[in-house]
Amino acid sequence: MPSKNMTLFYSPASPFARKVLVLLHETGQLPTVELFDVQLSPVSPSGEVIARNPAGKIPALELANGDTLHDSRVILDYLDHQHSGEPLIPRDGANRWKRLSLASLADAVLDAAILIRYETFLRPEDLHWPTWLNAQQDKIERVLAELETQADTGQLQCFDIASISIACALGYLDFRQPQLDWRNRFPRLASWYAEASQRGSMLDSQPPA
Ligand SMILES: N[C@@H](CCC(=O)N[C@@H](CS)C(=O)NCC(=O)O)C(=O)O
Repeated sequence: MPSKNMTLFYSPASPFARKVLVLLHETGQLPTVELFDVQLSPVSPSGEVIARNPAGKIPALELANGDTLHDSRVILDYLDHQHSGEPLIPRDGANRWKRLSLASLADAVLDAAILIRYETFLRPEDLHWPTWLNAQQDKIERVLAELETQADTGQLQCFDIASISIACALGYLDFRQPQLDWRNRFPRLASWYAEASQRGSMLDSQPPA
């Protein structure tokens, strides 16, 4: 059993941290990482996290030498260099930029969905701004339409950085916006996700019920 030489500061509800957990699982590295569960929000930050990432955000990955990596994309890139299997982030060539751009679209869904969550859950109700909320929701809708095309043209067959990010984004929408009913509008994406969400890495990293 490999020793745990890294610590992941995360929350089971964080979709960005989930991407890291999924990649760890897919690449057989879960046993090397200690999981440190933190509760935080922009208005109630965690001292443990701030000490390692002044932006106060998770995921943050503390390495054996005491250095900390933060931002899920940086952490995923690092971890993808720490295993000997097939890379989940293409190392070079046009495909690298294509897959990273697709992954960043999934992150855009997460950014918008998290902003909506903060606006509706943290901000006092009388300060909610419907126009802004709708604009974030429109972003999600536009990206899902593009992901539907990607699913239709077979671009999600390989469970790599792009597919991991998309699966975690859809999982977060189901978690925080169960009323969204995206499956009716994006059936090919739905059928892809029905399978992707049953992978061991996805089942093991589900957000809390
Ligand atoms: N771009 C960052 C986003 C991370 C992020 O927004 N994490 C949320 C939790 S899901 C967070 O730490 N929020 C606390 C804050 O914004 O202060 C990444 O990919 O890691």
